[in-house]
Amino acid sequence: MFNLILFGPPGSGKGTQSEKLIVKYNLMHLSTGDLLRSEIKNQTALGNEAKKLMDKGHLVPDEVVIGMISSALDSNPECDGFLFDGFPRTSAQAEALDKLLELKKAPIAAMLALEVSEEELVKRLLKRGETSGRSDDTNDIIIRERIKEYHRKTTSVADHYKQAKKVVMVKGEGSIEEIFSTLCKEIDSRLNANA
Ligand code: B4P
Repeated sequence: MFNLILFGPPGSGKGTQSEKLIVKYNLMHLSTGDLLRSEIKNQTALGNEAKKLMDKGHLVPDEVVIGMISSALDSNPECDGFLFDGFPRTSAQAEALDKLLELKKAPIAAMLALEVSEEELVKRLLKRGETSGRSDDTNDIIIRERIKEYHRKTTSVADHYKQAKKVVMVKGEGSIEEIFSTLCKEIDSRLNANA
């Protein structure tokens, strides 16, 4: 099993690149953002609570997202590997993920971290907000709050994996194809090393 984390601030291209990577490498896509939006769409109690936080640009509590990831891992025992998108977003989530993967004897092979400037992030998310219907993408203040939340709580996740020498920094500006090709080169070199 080959497990990867796609990491980066909101709007850095995690969702965009994930769609392409899962096809090329036959990975199961686990996006906590998508899982939460599905709960919101279905108007579950969890979704209604999550929406209040997401609309303010805040993170959803760790136990909620860890629970969602744990059941997704259990429901897909036969897959070749997982691509974690938007998870882990706090140190507690990273520690929980390491423990869950330890049980499967399939640790994270690499964390691919997309780097994008704040102005580019805001520009991309406001543009997506014009058509996505996502309430967290329509307001400049909320978008900047999401980026602040990233610096407050999420950047430390990269330090967690840096200690294990698993972080690969990738320039997240340029065309979607260029960035995809750089990500593939990094993944291929790790797959070859594992072979
Ligand atoms: P997510 O769904 O993870 O979404 P995101 O960070 O907004 O976006 P992503 O990075 O995937 O978007 P992309 O760049 O692909 O999170 C939403 C919310 O859910 C969070 O704020 C939080 O409240 C909650 N949440 C999720 N996971 C959580 C967790 N683990 N713990 C707690 N809370 C959690 O796309 C952005 C736009 O850029 C797109 O329109 C795309 O077309 C464009 N784009 C992409 N690449 C581009 C490029 N190279 N050039 C130009 N434009 C590009």
